[in-house]
Amino acid sequence: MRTQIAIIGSGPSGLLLGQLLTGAGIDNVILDRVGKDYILGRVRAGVLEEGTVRLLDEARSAARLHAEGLPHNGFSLAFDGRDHRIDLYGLSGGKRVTVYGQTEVTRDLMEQREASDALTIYDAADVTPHDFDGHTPFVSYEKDGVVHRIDCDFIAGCDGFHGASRKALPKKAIRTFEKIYPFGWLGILVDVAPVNHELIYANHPRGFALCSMRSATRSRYYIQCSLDEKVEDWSDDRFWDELRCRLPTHHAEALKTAASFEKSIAPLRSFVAEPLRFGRLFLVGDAAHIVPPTGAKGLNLAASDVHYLFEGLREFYGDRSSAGIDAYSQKALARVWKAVRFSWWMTTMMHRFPDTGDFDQKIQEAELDYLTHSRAASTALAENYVGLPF
Ligand code: FAS
Ligand code: PHB
Repeated sequence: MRTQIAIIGSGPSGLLLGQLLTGAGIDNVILDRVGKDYILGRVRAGVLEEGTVRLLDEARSAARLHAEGLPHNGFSLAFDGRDHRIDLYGLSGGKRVTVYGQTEVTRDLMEQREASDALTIYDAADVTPHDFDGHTPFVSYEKDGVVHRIDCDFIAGCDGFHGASRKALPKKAIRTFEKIYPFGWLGILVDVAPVNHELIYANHPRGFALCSMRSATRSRYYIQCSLDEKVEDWSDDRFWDELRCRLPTHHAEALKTAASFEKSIAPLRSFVAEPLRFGRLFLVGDAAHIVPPTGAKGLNLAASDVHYLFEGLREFYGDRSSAGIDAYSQKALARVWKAVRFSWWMTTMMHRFPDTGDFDQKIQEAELDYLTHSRAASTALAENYVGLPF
């Protein structure tokens, strides 16, 4: 088989890139090691920047997002028993975010891809990129006991943090930067009205908490937990009691509860690989970088990577110019590092670190006090949270 772009990974990165390429008449094949249902079963991001929404519009995959997504003009920081609203819309010059689950983004992209007849190969085992340092790259994979080969012009490694693309690179060709946080997030999904119409990020001596949502009838809650916690040790009642402890009283009292139908613990890390291009192979999204979810940047960074790569590939095939793909790594990394910084800053400000000393604790409290009393500081927070320009 031959295609122009072989895309490894059918998550948001691979699907969005595939849709944009198909719309531009650039042939592409997506391969994933698992099936569609498994991918749709993963619960992840919930907040989309305007740039991400625009790209989904361009990919003709945003109809349901516009019908069901929740536009949000602000969120609250809760600490010392009080709420402090950050007016994203007013502080960012009229920008907002949209609350719409990654699962639904993925579902919409999958449906549009199926309607476009573009090929996705699920349950593809041992997907491996080859000869990407030359001019005739190809991808091999195994399915139903047969090894297949897909010849292509370029390979997009959209296969996430644990994927095959980054692992296929020669060690000396890549430099990585990593910070592991000494805690995780225990998250639940529950079909009950959210405690507040906007998100609440809470800093509490017992730990961080986040009140989010998927719709007016489906809530998403997180509490910071230690890395040795086990999901099975957290009954719903224990989770609700702990969440109430970490929220200001009026929210704790208003909290509606029900039986959760998803409960999981996600570790937190910051990770960046440099560069993002190796001959005919490009790293995209979580294959290239990971951020702690505190700043709601992971999915949105994947989208800006896709934007830069798609524009470069469209220019390559349209104008026979490689300027765009040559600039991909530098352009994508410039935006990635600013989002990595913001996600690290917000995580450091909102969580309790096991080794926090008295001095560090006072610094965290001063940071929150400054942030909620300075227009300049809250403007900086707002412009990063709504998303820096592509
Ligand atoms: P993905 O990991 O989504 O997709 C990669 C795809 O590649 C998968 O379908 C996988 O099956 C496939 N793959 C992997 N290895 C392969 C191989 N060898 N061969 C073939 N296919 C392979 N972001 C936020 O903004 N907010 C959040 O709250 C948030 N929560 C998260 C919670 C968790 C537990 C995780 C892991 C991430 C979270 N993220 C969050 C970040 C997340 O949303 C990612 O940024 C987003 O999924 C990135 O999309 P992709 O780059 O497509 O990677
Ligand atoms: C979510 O709804 O899953 C979510 C929202 C905002 C974040 C992280 C996660 O910062």
